Amino acid sequence: QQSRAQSVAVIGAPFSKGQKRRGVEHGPKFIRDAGLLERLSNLDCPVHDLGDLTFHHPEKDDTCMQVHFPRTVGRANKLLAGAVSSAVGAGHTCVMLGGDHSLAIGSVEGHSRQCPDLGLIWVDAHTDVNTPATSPSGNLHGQSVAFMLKELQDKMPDLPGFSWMKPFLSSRDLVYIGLRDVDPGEYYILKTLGIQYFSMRDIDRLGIQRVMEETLDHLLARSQRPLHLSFDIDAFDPSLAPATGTPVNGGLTYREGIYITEEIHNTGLLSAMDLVEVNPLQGASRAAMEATAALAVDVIASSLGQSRVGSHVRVDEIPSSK
Ligand code: 5AB
Ligand code: MN
Ligand code: MN
Ligand code: MN
Repeated sequence: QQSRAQSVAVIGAPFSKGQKRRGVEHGPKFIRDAGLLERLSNLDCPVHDLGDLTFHHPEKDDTCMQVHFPRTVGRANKLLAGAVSSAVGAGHTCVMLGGDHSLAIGSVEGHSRQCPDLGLIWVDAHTDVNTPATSPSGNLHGQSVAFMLKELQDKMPDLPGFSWMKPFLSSRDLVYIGLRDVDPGEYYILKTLGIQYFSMRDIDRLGIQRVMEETLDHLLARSQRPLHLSFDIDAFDPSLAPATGTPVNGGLTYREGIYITEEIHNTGLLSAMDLVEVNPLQGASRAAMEATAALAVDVIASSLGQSRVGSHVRVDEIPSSK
């Protein structure tokens, strides 16, 4: 097991215009307040908190081709892409705290500037691969992957706010885990592009161990390459992650979610990750909200090497009783 980067950089992205519910912009604060930095300081690598990005929202941002806030989302992602690219370029494993999942556009794009051969693991109840024309909601957090895929290039309109980027990912470089709410147009895209995916039903059938074996085999069998993990907290069952905007029953157990991240860590290839869609205002209670943020911290710590049998960096021997 090799270590790709010796250090971790944390970037907060308090942004919510990829969807319509209030509150997801508070995700970075709540994940930090749940003790993220303290937890990461227990791992044997330096952690740099780069703070939160400041997003400037244009005054007027009319819906365009049924897409809401295209300029706001496009501009925010341009800023985020630059920040992620710099962090990865400086040798850090980059952790992006959302914010809604439209931020993956900038996070993965920025990562791919440094690592054009990256593989993407998308852990989510949803595929987020609607094009503006297939989207039932017009929300960009349900369209992020469509902006990335080269195979969808001619299905994507030129939206204001997005002229800074072009598609950079092939459909064979992507694996989904945790799916259970896929729109008709998205299912068609999944099937026609032959994208590798593991739905909750597949996890029930195969077990999470086999799912991770096949996921990593799909992405790494031909060659070792940097990995990007985009983790939507709604992949978990709503009983574990209630404070999120689009919960769907029948999600990942705690142990399945942590196993996914342990296996990704164990490749030694994780180069950047997103933790998105924690929305403290969607929790029914303070406890619900804190449980969701604590879960997000566990997912990040485990992705970066926190192990269920403890970290073994500090103890060299059993102290003698004499
Ligand atoms: B999330 C839906 N497919 O496109 C759409 O939380 C939901 O980032 C998208 O996965 C959910 O609006 C976006 C109905
Ligand atoms: Mn998502
Ligand atoms: Mn989702
Ligand atoms: Mn390690």
